[in-house]
Amino acid sequence: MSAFPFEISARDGAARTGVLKTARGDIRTPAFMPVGTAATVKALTVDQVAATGADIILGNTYHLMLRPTAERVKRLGGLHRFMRWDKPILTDSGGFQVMSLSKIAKVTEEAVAFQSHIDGSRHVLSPERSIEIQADLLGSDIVMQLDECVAWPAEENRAREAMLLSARWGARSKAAFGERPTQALFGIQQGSTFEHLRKESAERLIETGFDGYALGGLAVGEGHEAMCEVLDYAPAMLPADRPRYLMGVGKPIDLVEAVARGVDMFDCVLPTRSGRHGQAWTWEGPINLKNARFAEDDSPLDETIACPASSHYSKAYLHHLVKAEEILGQVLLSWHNIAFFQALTAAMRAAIAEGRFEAFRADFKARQRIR
Ligand code: PRF
Repeated sequence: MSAFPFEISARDGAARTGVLKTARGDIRTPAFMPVGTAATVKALTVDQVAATGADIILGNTYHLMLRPTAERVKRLGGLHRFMRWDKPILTDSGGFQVMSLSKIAKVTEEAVAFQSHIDGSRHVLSPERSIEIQADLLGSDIVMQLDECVAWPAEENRAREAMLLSARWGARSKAAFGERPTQALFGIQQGSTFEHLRKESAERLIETGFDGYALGGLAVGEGHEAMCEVLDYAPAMLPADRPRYLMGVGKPIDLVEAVARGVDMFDCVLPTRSGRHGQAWTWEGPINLKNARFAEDDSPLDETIACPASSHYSKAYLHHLVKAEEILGQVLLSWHNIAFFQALTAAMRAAIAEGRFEAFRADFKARQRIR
């Protein structure tokens, strides 16, 4: 029995909508988790993030263990109190960030050894240490197992090796986590773009038994079409009665296509990162506020979204802020983008509940245009 009941209230094709009930509150699915890597969703206060409708945010073991250190966060009352976010937090386990950020990483059966991208200091992250950091020191609500994600494209043997190591690390993570009444542990499926490896990964994870199951190793360069091909079979390999989380994804169109294939949860730096670079996401696709065509456009980004950044300020004003490199431009575009991603997941939840997800999906794809 999982600590967190997952109540699916409606299905439409493979898409589902429901609620994951945690000790710190309900997570409505499909859910988008804003990324709060270093104990902050960049440029936003927690009140702004909460006002967009986000039920949960993501934090990173890798960044927090290096700075300010997990022990210091623990002494300061845990991650929720430290950053003053009292709703659920999911933390990633660190392996993926080690691979993408640290200077030198060495993976052995025991652990991953790496040098900090901040000061070159040496660290070791084992499955057990990752659980300790996430569950005991940071006080995360949803803890991710340590895994190894291979780059794309990957040789089959290499992908198999990483998938098997991830499965063994999943079992060690489960043993270290034990049973906890107010926290959940998610396993991570690997296997690159190989169907039989995804299947073997899923079987091994299910054998261990987790509260939820993530799809790792996607959005690593394979592109939208290849990712969708994996999503045609991979989510269905994971238990239908537990949440499925597609890690590090993605663009709005990726979210819609993944939900159509049975995915429930997402996280991505895209809304905040692209916001800091002048990009705003809309129902018609992404726009760049730097573009001169917005210089005298007095309309808001989206007056239907109940977020001040979306509905109170003109594109002309945002254009000016971005051109003048004013901090407020980064704040408002990050805020709007997070609000847009929440509006998108809310629209998907409503469409699934009302049995019109296919029509929503077709209309969304027709409207999303890169201009
Ligand atoms: N594993 C972990 N975190 C991740 C990924 C993964 O494969 C990805 C892949 N897109 C993003 N974040 N632990």
